[in-house]
Amino acid sequence: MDRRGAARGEDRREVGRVAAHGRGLSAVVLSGGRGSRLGGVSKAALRVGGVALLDGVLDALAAAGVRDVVVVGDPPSPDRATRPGVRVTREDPPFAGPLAAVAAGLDLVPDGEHEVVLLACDLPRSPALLALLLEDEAERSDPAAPGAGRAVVDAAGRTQWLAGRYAVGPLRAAIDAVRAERGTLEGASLRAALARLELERVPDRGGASLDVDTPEDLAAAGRCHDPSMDETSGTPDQPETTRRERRAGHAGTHRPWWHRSVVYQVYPRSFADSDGDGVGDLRGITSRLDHLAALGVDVLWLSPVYRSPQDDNGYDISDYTDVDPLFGDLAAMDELIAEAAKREIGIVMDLVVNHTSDEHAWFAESRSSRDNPKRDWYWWRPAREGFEPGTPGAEPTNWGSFFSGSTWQLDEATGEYYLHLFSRKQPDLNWENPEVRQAVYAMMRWWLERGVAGFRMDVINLISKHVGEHGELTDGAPRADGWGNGAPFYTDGPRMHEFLAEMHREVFDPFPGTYLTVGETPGVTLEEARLYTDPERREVDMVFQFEHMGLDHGVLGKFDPVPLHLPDLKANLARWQDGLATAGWNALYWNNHDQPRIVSRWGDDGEHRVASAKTLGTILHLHRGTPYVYQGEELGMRNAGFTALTQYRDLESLNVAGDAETMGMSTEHLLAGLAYMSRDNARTPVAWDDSPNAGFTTGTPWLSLAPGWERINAAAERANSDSVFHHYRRLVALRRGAAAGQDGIDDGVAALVIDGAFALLAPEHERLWAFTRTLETEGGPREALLVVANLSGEPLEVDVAAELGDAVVLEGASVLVASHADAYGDAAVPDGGAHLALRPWESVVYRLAVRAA
Ligand code: TEU
Repeated sequence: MDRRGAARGEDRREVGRVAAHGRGLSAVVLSGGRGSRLGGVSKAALRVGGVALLDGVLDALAAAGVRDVVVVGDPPSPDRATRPGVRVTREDPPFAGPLAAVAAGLDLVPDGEHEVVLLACDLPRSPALLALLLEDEAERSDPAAPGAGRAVVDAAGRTQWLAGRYAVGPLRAAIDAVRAERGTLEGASLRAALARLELERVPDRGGASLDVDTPEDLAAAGRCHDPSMDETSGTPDQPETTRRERRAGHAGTHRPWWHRSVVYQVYPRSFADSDGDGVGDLRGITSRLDHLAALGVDVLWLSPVYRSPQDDNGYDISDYTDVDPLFGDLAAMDELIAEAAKREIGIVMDLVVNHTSDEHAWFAESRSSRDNPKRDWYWWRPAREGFEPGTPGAEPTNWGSFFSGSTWQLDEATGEYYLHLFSRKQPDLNWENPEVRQAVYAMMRWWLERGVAGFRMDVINLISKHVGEHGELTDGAPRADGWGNGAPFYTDGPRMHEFLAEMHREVFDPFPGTYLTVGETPGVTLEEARLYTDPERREVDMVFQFEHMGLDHGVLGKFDPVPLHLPDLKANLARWQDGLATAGWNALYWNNHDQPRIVSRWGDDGEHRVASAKTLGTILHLHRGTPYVYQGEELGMRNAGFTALTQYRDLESLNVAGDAETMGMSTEHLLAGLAYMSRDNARTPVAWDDSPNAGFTTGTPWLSLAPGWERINAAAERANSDSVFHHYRRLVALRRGAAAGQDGIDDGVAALVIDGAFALLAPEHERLWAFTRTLETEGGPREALLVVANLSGEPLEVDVAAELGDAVVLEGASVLVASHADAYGDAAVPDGGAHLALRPWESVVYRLAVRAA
């Protein structure tokens, strides 16, 4: 634990010891704060070991290996205190009373074989709770009693601090029983009743100690207890129905933490360079964390920084437990994790385990001989029957790679081919082999131990291949470049669910609700995605689907783009909204390091850059799911604008150039396709300011900056309150509710954004994108958000009744989010709300009531 102030050791009381021996230990911390219904605990008194309560307690719990902490009560600073590897959930129960608070906290603790450390402060009003939680009278009344060490009671007999360790099940049962019998039981009879319940405190087993200031110090600091709250003393806990409602409603007690999150993706090579070599690095990211904090995101997905020959910019890993010198070292990684944690940001690692680098030690062994014990860790196959190895057509199957050419590479030394769905420096791991799977799980656990917050799993739905009884793989139908399409034989293969469930069991089960997992799943169907993400199945939390990203691909594929037909895009997202409404969860994205910039792709990166970037952001973030923001998207960054092949660095782009002729693409056609779709569009360095090289590097950037960086950069965006950045900041805040502290955003808004039922309006309209998010409230009108957006450069008149239907009542609506600053305010709904006039690329989110259907 944090030992600041330890020099004054005797001045403190130890209230408990905590150590997560093995797994399955959670903590419930009863906190307090401004207006807390738990007793208005003063900030000053919330101290453990000389530091503020949440910092001190959370540090101690993290150090002791507790992975799951529930804080009940209104913390002094909302939503603070993320610890690496520790999932902190918050609950602010709308009912009074420590018993209810403990019960609410326990509700957030996962079921099952589990113990819980309970820490509480200020329990003057609940002798029942005290009797329940403390072993004997001596503990309660005499803070100096030898061996007690678990409660600090002040002169007025109030318990200022208490700590104990319990098995969850019996504690829950005991609390429910006490609550049921409350008022009828007192003192000795209560204790006798509790004794019948056989509540046992689990013995402490050493570990980090939790200590507090002495009662005298507490008195000086203002105590845990705020007497002004005494009037509410004895307020009975609100009835059970309140809790049930809450569970069913937005703040349901079993809500995963990432339902409220927005994830920010960092592509390290292009984010910020700290050492002047022209390539971004870990210390560069750390130096720019305040930008993420200002945006308000709480998760950073870090594209690969592992040791790698960089054939595919790090998606070819040669050592999973080291950092590539290009990006720094493990110390820099630890620093990033720690600095991010200070800003309440968790780091999600990119997990690339469909393949390794061909320079990974595993592959070196595997290729060394046909009888090497690791031979079977990869996919080795002989030449096709009747063919000489190395001759055209001898490849074991006709599959074409994602990055051009065959998926098979002949290894001369042993005369066999190995499979690589991506580049030939990315051999596919053989997940059929249980040793491979265990090695991957061990590596994952190693990173969790280091304090990361989860994993984004690269092409995870390609790890199970359709393989016949005797190892046969099947040829695919021909594609434009002449190779076969193997996708049906390696996408969502037969053992996918088994593998993901096993991974969950082996890696995540001991820490329920702690980590975020998101699968990248090219070609995934909605039906499969529902299975992957149904929480009951315990596979992954969400997946990235690709259907919407393919809507502008032409007959020759992604580099032969066609114009987007807006109704298709609306329909696609709506289908995924509906499909994952009752089970599963959506990962929402427009951008990542593989996709062109959204403002250039489906917006207008010229005259209407700002409005269209804001509007596209609004649409995405108002869908149900966890939104992902890719670096620079929040600045409205544009495509690279490259006009010559020599400007590109991405192997996919460079390789496709070699195929263009076979596919019958002229040079102009190819360059136009690349300019629109190349992955390098997303990979140009982030523009930080208008200094040389946009403040990205003092050296020569590895890839040219996107044009316009002198204007379109973080410094300019942050200085302008009407910028894309500040718009994204508001979008991120929506899910935080009142805690975000932004005008007009409250918990009702968060509830609607997180959970509101989605309904697409005017599906066939080619320029209007409109939808509602609705929550039922008992007895009253339904609360709703209405999103209306003009996806074109021309003004758009909307006849509300005709286009949106008569369930939408705009009268009395307020503007929650707007692309144009002047749309905020009272005069927002002119004309009684019968018509809306949207300017080019304008969007508005209204908060309103809708009539029951
Ligand atoms: O991408 C896999 C993937 O399917 C694509 O987004 C891919 O970039 C595209 O289909 C190529 O046309 C993941 C990573 O995100 C990507 O950067 C890697 O190159 C790839 O896996 C291999 O690891």
